Amino acid sequence: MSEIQDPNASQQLGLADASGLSNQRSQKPPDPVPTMHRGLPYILDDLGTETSRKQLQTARSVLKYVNDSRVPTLDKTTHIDFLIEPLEDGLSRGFTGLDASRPWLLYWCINALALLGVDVGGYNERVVSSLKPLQHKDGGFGGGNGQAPHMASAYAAILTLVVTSYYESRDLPKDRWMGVYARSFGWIDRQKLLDWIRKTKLRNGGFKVNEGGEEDVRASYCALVILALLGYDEDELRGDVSRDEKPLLDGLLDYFKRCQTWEGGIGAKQHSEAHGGYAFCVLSALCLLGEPQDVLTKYLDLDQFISWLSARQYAPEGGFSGRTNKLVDGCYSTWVGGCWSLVEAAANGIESSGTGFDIDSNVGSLWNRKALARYILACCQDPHGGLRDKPGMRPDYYHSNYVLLGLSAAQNYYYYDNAMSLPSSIENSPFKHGFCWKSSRNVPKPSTSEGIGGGWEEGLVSNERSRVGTQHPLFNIPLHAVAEIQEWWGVAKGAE
Ligand code: FPP
Ligand code: K
Ligand code: ZN
Repeated sequence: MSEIQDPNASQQLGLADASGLSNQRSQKPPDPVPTMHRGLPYILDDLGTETSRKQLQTARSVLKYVNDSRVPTLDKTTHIDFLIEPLEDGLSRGFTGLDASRPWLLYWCINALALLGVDVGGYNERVVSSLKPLQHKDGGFGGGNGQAPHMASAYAAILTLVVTSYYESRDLPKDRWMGVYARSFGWIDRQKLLDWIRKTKLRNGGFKVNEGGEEDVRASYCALVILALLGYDEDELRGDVSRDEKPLLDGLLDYFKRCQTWEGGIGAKQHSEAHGGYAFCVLSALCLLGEPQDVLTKYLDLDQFISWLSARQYAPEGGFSGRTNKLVDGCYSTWVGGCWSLVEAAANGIESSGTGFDIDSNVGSLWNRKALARYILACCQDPHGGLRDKPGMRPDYYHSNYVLLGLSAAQNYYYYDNAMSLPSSIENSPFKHGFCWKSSRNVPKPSTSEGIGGGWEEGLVSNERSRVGTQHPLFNIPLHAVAEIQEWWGVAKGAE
């Protein structure tokens, strides 16, 4: 009986996830499992194919995890152990096949650790020395030492640097803050990188992943992220006519428009199958070039897109699939969940109140955050640490990052706020719209709790023990790291 803690006492300890409120909550019986997670769908596909059999198998095997009123909280400690191991102890021989993905491994592990609340600043110096040999003599970054440059390697390399330098420089006085950024970014040959990106530009407006490599919207998205985070300005993107250069972003918006398919989703390029991974790339890329409510309605049939996106969330699983007639997978928590963040922002328009979601003036929740959180917490946590695609699959670093990022999308409402006054380094950026995003814990609630289950506030989405960090909805790195790197380019260019 004397076990009940004084809520104030635990708050004094400063333990965010052991606040008195959650102790009081744990005294109550757990919420009942919402109807949608309790059984198989009423209508099953009676055409027996490999596809329909796999879907039924998956729904059955996932059901025992989601049909449980005691959904586990996020086991941060074991996930942190899983993610720190490769950084501290290195990778085993089994990973040699990933030698062309070195920047990816760094980004996945380090960003996932940041999501779990770890201060990753201590890795910055080692990140810099690991990435330096990947810079190609003619510009760009390869995936491994001595390898040809690739857009995805360059993208992951820049993201990692932005994350670790942000953490290392946080709370430092201005001169030491500058020192960290100068050391972290000064060695990058920005001119050669730009020259290299120019070589990947296609006549149809898009980009390919490298010279002679494949064309897909991933290449275009990665190129824009690199250009935005490395502070390139209008003049640099316009190009030098005397060198026969054309404006780098010409034709890109219409190129994206042609990637929307008959299903309403978005494919890797024109005439390709709609897929969540590519949909995220296009929506984010569009939002780097304009205000969400503008670009997402001008260059997409947003109603058709919402219809396709809605069909990605499954019951009883609660998670997302990447495409029609395929299975749920934890990583689509980011690729599809991330699309929802941007679609909701577009549907709600500019929020200038500075407080985020406004229940009176905005459209309600467009997707089921609580069901996604249930899928993630019940199905995607490996008991020995790390996050995974689905039960029965091994955890890995890619899924760890993108499952946690998806949890962040469920826990936060992201909105576009053009009322804030922007520093000149952002005001003059061709990607300034990408820097106007804010987050709020005040997430849209379902308009009816029927079938979704009550206990919204106390349940899966807002449980403090399971809360992860806030991320930038376009860049997929900690929200505040994005403003800091932009501030650095203001300082660096001002000093030129
Ligand atoms: C299908 O694999 C997966 C793809 C065709 C690629 C998906 C694209 C991304 C995840 C986006 C990448 C984005 C960046 C920024 C690099 P599958 O057939 O194994 O999976 P499925 O059955 O779920 O479709
Ligand atoms: K998959
Ligand atoms: Zn996956």
